[in-house]
Parts: sequence; C-alpha cells; structure tokens
Amino acid sequence: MQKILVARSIFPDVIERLKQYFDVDWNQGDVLPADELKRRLADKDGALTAGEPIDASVLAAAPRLRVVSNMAVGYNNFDMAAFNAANVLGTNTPDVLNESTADFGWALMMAAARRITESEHWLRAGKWQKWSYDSFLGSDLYGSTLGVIGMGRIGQALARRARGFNMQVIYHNRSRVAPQIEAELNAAYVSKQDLLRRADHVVLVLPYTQENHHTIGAAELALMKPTATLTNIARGGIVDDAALADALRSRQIAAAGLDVFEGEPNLHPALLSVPNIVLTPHIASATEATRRAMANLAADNLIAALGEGPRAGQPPNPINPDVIGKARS
Ligand code: 8YV
Repeated sequence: MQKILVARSIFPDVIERLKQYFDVDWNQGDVLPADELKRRLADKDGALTAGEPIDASVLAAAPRLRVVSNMAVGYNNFDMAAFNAANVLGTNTPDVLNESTADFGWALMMAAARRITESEHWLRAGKWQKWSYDSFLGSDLYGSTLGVIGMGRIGQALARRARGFNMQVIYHNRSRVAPQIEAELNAAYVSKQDLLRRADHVVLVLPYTQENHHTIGAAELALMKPTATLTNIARGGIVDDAALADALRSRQIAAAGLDVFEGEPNLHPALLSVPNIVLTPHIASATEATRRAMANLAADNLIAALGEGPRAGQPPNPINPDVIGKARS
C-alpha cells in the first residue's frame, strides 16, 4: 500500500475513505513544524495539506513524494517552481467553495459598512442607555458602487449577488473577463486607481503572488473615499496591514472587514486596537457543506493522482498537469 500523510485534522469519514487506498499517517495535533513535516514525509508517496509551506527543501526531504493535495483553492503555500523541478504534482480545491466564500465576503462587507461588531461590543459593554440619531452611522450598500479586485470564480460569485442590492459593479483583474460575463454581472472593467477612487465598497478576491504583495498599501488607501470600506477574503499579504490600521485609525477610510492577515494566525497588533474593523479567523469557506466538499475533493485528487480509485491517473484539479506521468526527480 502507498503511504500518505494527512497533515491536518479533517473529517474522520474522509480519513476512512483514504484508508481504503492508503496507509495513512494522520496528524490530528497542532500544525506540524517544518522539521516534523519533513520527518513525517520522508517515506510518503502523497500528502494532504491545508496551507503548510511546501518548498524545495521539503520536497528534497521526501524523495518518494509524488503529489501534494492542498485542501484550499489558494496554493501560495506551494513553491510551484520546486514542484515542477521535482516532477511533483500539486492539486487544489477550486469551485466547491465559491458560493460560501462569496456569501462570507458579503457578510464581512455588510458588517463593516453597518458597524455590526463595533456596535455589538459597545452593547455588550453595557454602554447602551438611549437611542440616538447619530449612533453608529454607517454607509449604505443598496445603490452603492461595489469594487471587486480579482474577478475570478469567487469574485464573480460575489459580484453576482450585487444585483439584489442594486449596486453598480466595477472590477479590476489581471485581464478582462469575457464580454458575456461582464454583461451577466453588469460589471465594468476599470484601472485599479479608478476602482479605488470610485468604489464605496472594495472587496479583494485575488490570489496571493509576489506581484500582488501589498496590492493595497498606504498609497492605495489614500485614493479611497473616507466613507469607503475594504474587505479582504483573499490572502494575508495582499493588504499592508500596518498601513490599513493607520488608515482606519485616522478615518482615511471608514471601515474594514478582514478574514485573512499577514503572518496569520498572528495579527498585526495595531489591527486589534482600531474599533472600525471586523476581524474573523480565516473562515470564509467554513460551512459544514463546503468544508466537507473541500476535504472530499482534496481526497479525490490524492486518490486519483496516486493511481487509485475510479479516476486513477486523472486527478480533477491538477495545478501543474505537465508533470503527470513523469518520474520523480
Ligand atoms: C482554506 C482558503 O480553508 O481555499 C482557500 O484558499 O483560503 C480557505 O478556504 C484555507 O486556506 C485552509 O486551507
């Protein structure tokens, strides 16, 4: 039997599925430190990860490893140049999380715009004595302008929901999406600068790459309206968190909603001390149904990539399909 490492705690019934095909080493404890990860991968043919960094040194420590299946759509934890050099396949879990993640983007954006967590903290602190006309004034979503940076599958799902809010949708992306998608979403392509100047609510849904590092920094925040909100459901590092904390404190922008952070699970301390922010611990895809679908898809990828099951040799979501069938190097 081939050997695999499941690096994280996942649904036990998905582990049972994997055990039908593999000898499974399952880490149910804390996130494995790099040394321990390397040690446990030394004799493995495959691995299921959820964000663990896999670079050339990890692959070198795992000479039998042929596939790493990430239980996430984002795979910035994989050094794909190293995967290609070693002929190791990477897989991810796209699509199954689009709708849950888009829903959550709206939840964060609305909570930020309408100051929901800020007012709840105030209420819980026993400060509510009377109704007042100017208590927690926020900004409207209905009829406003939504700015989506990153118009991939999740960005499109998010933009589709804007119809019900009668919003104008503007977007920026590496490349324009097909005209029929623009028409369906009633979305106009604009430059990043234009988007930041015009949008009432900016949502980030782009993958993390070196080029996207600090896509939103001090200069970009300075372009935004003082009434605008910024929501990040993409990846930590796309926003300069220190610059954002400054912009929120000085009310350069009105509010922010963040599900992802630079250096998470550690947060920039300044973010914790500004009131006009909604903070959640990377849970945009966290519904029971979606996390189950992600875990099963990650298992499907691993099973097929290691030549087992009904799709043997044809994993559904290869990131670098060119290495399929090539000997490990
Ligand atoms: C994951 C995510 O839960 O899919 C992604 O890219 O960010 C989340 O859905 C998280 O990355 C853990 O793997």
